[in-house]
Amino acid sequence: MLKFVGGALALFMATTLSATAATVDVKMLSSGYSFEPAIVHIHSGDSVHFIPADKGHNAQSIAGMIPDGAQAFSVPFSQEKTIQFTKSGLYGYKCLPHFALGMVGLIVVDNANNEAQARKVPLFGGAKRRFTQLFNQLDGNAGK
Ligand SMILES: [Cu+2]
Repeated sequence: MLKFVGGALALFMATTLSATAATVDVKMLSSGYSFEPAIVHIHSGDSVHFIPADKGHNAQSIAGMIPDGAQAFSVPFSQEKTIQFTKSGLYGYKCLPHFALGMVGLIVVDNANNEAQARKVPLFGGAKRRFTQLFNQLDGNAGK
């Protein structure tokens, strides 16, 4: 019985990964201090490939803005890194030195089930302005 379940699970995972796993590029840019694209929609098992198009930036998840039980992530300064996301939910992240200037981004894995919780994280200055824009865009309220 246990063997059957294990086999079925392995088959399921292999099928899911080979059929749909994708990698989306996100550039770290000095122009406008931004991540491009600032919002990424992927499915669990997919990856985000961070590209240091300009140097002097990093990317790190923000406490309280990732799904419960999800692992925090970090992309070192001026380095290329691919991060796989396996837990559904919304992930807010920042460039540490340019956080106050609004250098932030959102990764939505399958759905934004933790959006209400993420919106409660206190933010200031450019980070607050930019996240408000991104959340509104996510909710289809851009321009309101
Ligand atoms: Cu930066």
